[in-house]
Amino acid sequence: MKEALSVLCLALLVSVSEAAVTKPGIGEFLGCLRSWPSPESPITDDIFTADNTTTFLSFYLAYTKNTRFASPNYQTLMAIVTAKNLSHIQATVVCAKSNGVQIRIRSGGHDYEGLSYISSVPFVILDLFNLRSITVDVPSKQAWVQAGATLGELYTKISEAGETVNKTLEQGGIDVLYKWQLVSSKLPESLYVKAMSQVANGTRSGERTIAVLFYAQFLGGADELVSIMNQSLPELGLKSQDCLEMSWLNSTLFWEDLPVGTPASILLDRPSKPEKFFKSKSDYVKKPIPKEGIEKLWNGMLKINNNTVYMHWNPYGGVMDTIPATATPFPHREGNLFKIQYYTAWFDANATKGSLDMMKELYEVAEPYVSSNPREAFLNYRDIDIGSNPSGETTVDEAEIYGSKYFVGNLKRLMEVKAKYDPENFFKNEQSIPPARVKQ
Ligand SMILES: Cc1cc2nc3c(=O)[nH]c(=O)nc-3n(C[C@H](O)[C@H](O)[C@H](O)COP(=O)(O)OP(=O)(O)OC[C@H]3O[C@@H](n4cnc5c(N)ncnc54)[C@H](O)[C@@H]3O)c2cc1C
Ligand SMILES: *[C@@H]1O[C@H](CO)[C@@H](O)[C@H](O)[C@H]1NC(C)=O
Ligand SMILES: *[C@@H]1O[C@H](CO)[C@@H](O)[C@H](O)[C@H]1NC(C)=O
Ligand SMILES: *[C@@H]1O[C@H](CO)[C@@H](O)[C@H](O)[C@H]1NC(C)=O
Ligand SMILES: *[C@@H]1O[C@H](CO)[C@@H](O)[C@H](O)[C@H]1NC(C)=O
Ligand SMILES: *[C@@H]1O[C@H](CO)[C@@H](O)[C@H](O)[C@H]1NC(C)=O
Ligand SMILES: *[C@@H]1O[C@H](CO)[C@@H](O)[C@H](O)[C@H]1NC(C)=O
Ligand SMILES: *[C@@H]1O[C@H](CO)[C@@H](O)[C@H](O)[C@H]1NC(C)=O
Ligand SMILES: CC(=O)N[C@H]1CO[C@H](CO)[C@@H](O)[C@@H]1O
Repeated sequence: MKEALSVLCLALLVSVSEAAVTKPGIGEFLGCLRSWPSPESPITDDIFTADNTTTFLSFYLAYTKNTRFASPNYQTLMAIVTAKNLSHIQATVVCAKSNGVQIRIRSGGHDYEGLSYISSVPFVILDLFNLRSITVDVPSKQAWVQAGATLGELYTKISEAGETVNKTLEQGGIDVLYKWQLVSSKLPESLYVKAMSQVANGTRSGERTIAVLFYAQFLGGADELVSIMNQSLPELGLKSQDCLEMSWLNSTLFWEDLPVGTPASILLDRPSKPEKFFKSKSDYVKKPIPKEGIEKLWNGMLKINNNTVYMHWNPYGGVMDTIPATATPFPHREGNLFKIQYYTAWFDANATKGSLDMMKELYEVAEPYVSSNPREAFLNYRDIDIGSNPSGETTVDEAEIYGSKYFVGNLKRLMEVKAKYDPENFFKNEQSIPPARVKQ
């Protein structure tokens, strides 16, 4: 499955890997692949060797979401296999393993740091975009979704759902944002109110300021929403004229910032190339950030010159509080008020280093106000800065640094599962989970 964003550091990877790496066994690897029995459809139609042709590049870029990683590393990338059948996957795994080739699996390619299509050791991309069936079983409330399906395709399939309201409101006020922290995780489960601080143009030319937008999605009618908000966050002054009632499917277009009236069939479009350079980081907040902290964060955002910059605050609480932290690998449950996503995007490759550095500064500004020991992070907003291994190896010590941030107390069990099913650590990336038995 995938959504809409992703990321990594191209210049760095190229310079590190250029001299040392040669592609071992490419002939053997391709030979092994081509001779693999694939009765349903020929695997040869799925193999695109990394030859810098227009055809190859279009496949590479189709599921590359971040312009930071838009140039393939021809020193290490051998091929893309666009599997159409399970036998193609088996062939790619077996032939890669037997020829010492690393594998990177790409489903949507939204990985923020590009780990599904980048490596500094010889590798092949196993691309799953052709495997995209979706089966929805409404009575059992279950859906089976193949990895190559897009969220838009999934939303379209499950669109038999209720009415929705959306609300956007610009407010300058720090007071409203402060108050939001106290109430947003305690609203009814049918209501989600997200706060977004964004760098915006001021009233005078060249002036930059922070605007706070509140987005709400409510499973119910506008009048009921207005009454709930009037009780919980009257500072917003929400009126029913601010709200739009629409189907749940149409509300997914709203979250993509598409104008009202955009036909929902756009959800079935597939991507073709990356659109911008971007970088994200995340934090979890367990006690309200004081007003002076909010001001420091805003000033940190204003320092990121000339970029799109925003900070999303996603409320927790609700059903998140009712699932035990140990029930699934995802550990961030009860006790979190909200999750922060810091985001910046730019269009000029020359701005990459400066933008990455400024994001690190902003992250330092936030440190006193967010979770600590570990400073928790959201895996989906993958951030290579919080700890990483080289492409070709996974050490337990390093993995415990990033792993404890992403998985908190569940890391140890995940390492045991990894040891059981991939004891040789064949499937790896810079932030993968090591097999527990690697521990010395
Ligand atoms: C524009 C945009 C918007 C986003 N919005 C949100 C959001 O609203 N909420 C949110 O939570 N996240 C969001 N994300 C983050 C997104 O959820 C994660 O990046 C997620 O990992 C994307 O899945 P993917 O299949 O596209 O990623 P990929 O890049 O294909 O894969 C991610 C990782 O999983 C591995 N992998 C992929 N497929 C398989 C497989 N079949 N088997 C084993 N390993 C596999 C890859 O090798 C890689 O390490 C957004 C990302 C983007 C780019
Ligand atoms: C790929 O092809 C382009 C255009 O033909 C060329 O400019 C570029 O140098 C090539 N890159 C590599 C790594 O060979
Ligand atoms: C194999 O792939 C082809 C082409 O996508 C598809 O028509 C067929 O159903 C697939 N078979 C299996 C068993 O998945
Ligand atoms: C802000 O102003 C700059 C010029 O100073 C302009 O290029 C940009 O489009 C403006 N942004 C918005 C969101 O209006
Ligand atoms: C909000 O509540 C107050 C008092 O509880 C009431 O006077 C006011 O009319 C309400 N406003 C809306 C928009 O419902
Ligand atoms: C959904 O959006 C389409 C396109 O704007 C519109 O025609 C339709 O009436 C909307 N449906 C609902 C229930 O909001
Ligand atoms: C800001 O970004 C735009 C678009 O990338 C670029 O054209 C412009 O030169 C940049 N300005 C500065 C001051 O960096
Ligand atoms: C980026 O920097 C290079 C080298 O300094 C320069 O040649 C190029 O014009 C710059 N690009 C932009 C868009 O500013
Ligand atoms: C997608 C959509 O319907 N967005 C609307 C949400 O509500 C605001 C304010 O009422 C509208 O301006 C948006 O167009």
